[in-house]
Amino acid sequence: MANTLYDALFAPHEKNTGVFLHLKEGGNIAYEAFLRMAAQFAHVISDAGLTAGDRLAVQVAKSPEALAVYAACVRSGVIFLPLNTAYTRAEVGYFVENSGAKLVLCDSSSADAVAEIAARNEAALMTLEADGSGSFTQAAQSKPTGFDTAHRDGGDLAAFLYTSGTTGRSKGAMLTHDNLLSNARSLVEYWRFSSDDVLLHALPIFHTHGLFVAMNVSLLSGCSAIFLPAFNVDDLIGNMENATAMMGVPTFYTRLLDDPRFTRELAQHMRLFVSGSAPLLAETHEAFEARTGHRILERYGMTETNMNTSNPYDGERRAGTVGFPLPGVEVRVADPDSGTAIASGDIGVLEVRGPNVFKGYWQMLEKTKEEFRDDGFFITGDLGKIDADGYVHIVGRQKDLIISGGYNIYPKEIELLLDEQEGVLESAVIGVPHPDFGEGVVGVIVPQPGKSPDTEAIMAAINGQIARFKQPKRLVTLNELPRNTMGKVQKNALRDQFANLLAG
Ligand code: MCA
Ligand code: AMP
Repeated sequence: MANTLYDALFAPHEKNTGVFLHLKEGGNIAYEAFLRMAAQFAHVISDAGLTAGDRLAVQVAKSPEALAVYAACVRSGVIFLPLNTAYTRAEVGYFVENSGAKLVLCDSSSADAVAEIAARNEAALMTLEADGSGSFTQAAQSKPTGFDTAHRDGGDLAAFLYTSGTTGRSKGAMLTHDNLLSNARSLVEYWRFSSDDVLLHALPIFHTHGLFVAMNVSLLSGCSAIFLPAFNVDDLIGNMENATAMMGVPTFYTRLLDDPRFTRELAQHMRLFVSGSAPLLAETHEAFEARTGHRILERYGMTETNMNTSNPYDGERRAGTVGFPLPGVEVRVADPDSGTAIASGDIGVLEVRGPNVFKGYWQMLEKTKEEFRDDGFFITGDLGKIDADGYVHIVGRQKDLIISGGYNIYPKEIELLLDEQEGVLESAVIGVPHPDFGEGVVGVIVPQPGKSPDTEAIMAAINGQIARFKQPKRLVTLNELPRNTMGKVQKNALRDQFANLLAG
């Protein structure tokens, strides 16, 4: 039966004996073996009672097996919902409940906590450990290595990726088979991926960048990936000589540049370095070229839209820009309030339309409507301009968002938590320059009259509630927050005041 994504990305490899994943510990997994494993997983998923359109939530370490769960979901028509391993029990509880997931996969260290969440939501629970063992793979061992692929059209849903919002509540972005496939096709062509490539893969596979950009491109082009369980400079340096391409967030590049072992010679037979998820400083771009002779190719995307723009493969990769709209993707700059298009070169909100743009937020019709214009353009919340040569520049954000090491953090979510703490009247959370993560989180609290809140106790109290990477690196106390005449907190003034708080 036709299945848009499976037929394009996976089915062509069912008899491919070539290497798909090179493993850190040595050895590799061939495409055909990977697909046999995925077929067995698809049986376990369907035996658990899931059918096309149901959701499977996964919070597990990066492993070939974890990736095969994605393939298994696509094949069985089940919607794949990967979750950041840093999310706390409270966060996972929300995602499982909101999505109505019928099966949850986690590792045994969190199984007790997740079991309670699963039971509350009448979901099944199975384990999958970092080494690939667990009740899920155990159940798969006796299953057939073939599977009747579920019929899925291009408009059917393939994945939910949760993205936080300015209201503090996470929204499930619904991505269709066509969204993912159209983007993968554009990127393979734009970045010239072929089966000769070897992608150095150190990104997590629970977000768009590491999963859809990196892995869908690998699958569609039939290349192999050096599949590292996590980012670590030693592993990147140790494996670079065997790779031809790498994708990373800016922190990957600044950390590589901080290491004297990262030399021109080491990078000499790489053909492509891609950066995205957060702004790459022009100085990093220049330092990288000076060190290696390579110009990093910066591109721009979003969970809701996959990739929107990219610097060119052959033409000038312009530092400080995110290049041109990808083929088939329309990008315009609009007045943030009215949505009217703005003259070329002026700054406005970036809006995007194309086959890459998601179907909407799960069960949030109103929220979805608010983020689209009547003519179908999605309002990204990024502020930018398009220069005379057609390069898109991102100059800031209309949305109150912090991007730290490539992870999105919505201040509202943390402010709501801080406001609940003993002795806190109100709070503001801001992003300030951080030498490693680009931006780092700072929390500013205002005490209730006569109270002196204990910042250490507050940090301890929020620890179990939100993922570590979202927690303020510093919490400071002010007598009052700066406000404009309308009473709105002036975060710019706070960002200026604390600009050096996390420096060096
Ligand atoms: C880890 N920590 C962080 C971050 N990562 N704090 C702030 N921001 C971060 N990004 C904290 C941990 O909580 C921990 O704190 C300490 O740092 C060490 O944790 P560890 O896991 O060892 O950190 P690491 O391995 O050095 O991780 C840094 C990293 C990682 C490699 C840059 O954050 C990463 O892989 N980032 C990539 C994110 C990504 O894939 N983004 C794509 C989203 P403590 O010691 O206090 O416990 S997709 C997207 O944005 C769109 C679609 C796009 O365009 O791509
Ligand atoms: P996410 O919601 O995690 O998908 O993050 C999407 C956001 O990351 C975008 O709206 C941008 O603000 C930001 N982003 C992604 N790529 C870039 C880039 N190359 N330069 C600047 N910001 C970027």
